[in-house]
Amino acid sequence: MASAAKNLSTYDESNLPDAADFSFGIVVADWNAEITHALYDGCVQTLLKHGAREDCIHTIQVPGSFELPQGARLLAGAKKVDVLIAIGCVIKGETSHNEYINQAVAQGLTRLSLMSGKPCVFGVLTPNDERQARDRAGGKYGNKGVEAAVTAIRMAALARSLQQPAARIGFGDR
Ligand code: RBF
Repeated sequence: MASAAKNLSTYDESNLPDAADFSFGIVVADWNAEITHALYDGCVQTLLKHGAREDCIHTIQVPGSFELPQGARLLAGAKKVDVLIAIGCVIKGETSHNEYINQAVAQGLTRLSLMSGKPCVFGVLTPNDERQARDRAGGKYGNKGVEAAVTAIRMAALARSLQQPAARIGFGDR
């Protein structure tokens, strides 16, 4: 999934946890591939930059964004991952298909996240047109894949910290 993605997104790196401790599951929708693969590149580059091991980044591709929740569920069942990242791009067209897809994806990922207890990062662009998409996939508004990676690292660390025995509800001191 090579692309000419640029990493222009800025974030506070000073307190970002080391990603070396975590395993990542990434699901990429191939619809609008020029955009989603650029998001993916930005995401992976950022995970690696912050210490993630290549063999701890598990990637699968699904046909379109509608399939992201199912893909994420299948990936979570097949690989031991600390956090899931869903990457897609649903461009608004003449009809209302985008509303149905966006709702389904957002609700599907939310349900998966809450039911499984596994953080699930929403890396789906919902632009009005291709220009808006390009602006956010390595263009003038940065690369939202980078931001998805940063969120994933933070959520993986948060989940890990609360999984410590003393932090579990009902056990030990709180
Ligand atoms: N998938 C996307 O990820 N982005 C899109 O912009 C997108 N547009 C679609 C437009 C129409 C009219 C249809 C029917 C599907 C579209 N899909 C899109 C694909 C969708 O996410 C899914 O893969 C298919 O509907 C098969 O379940």
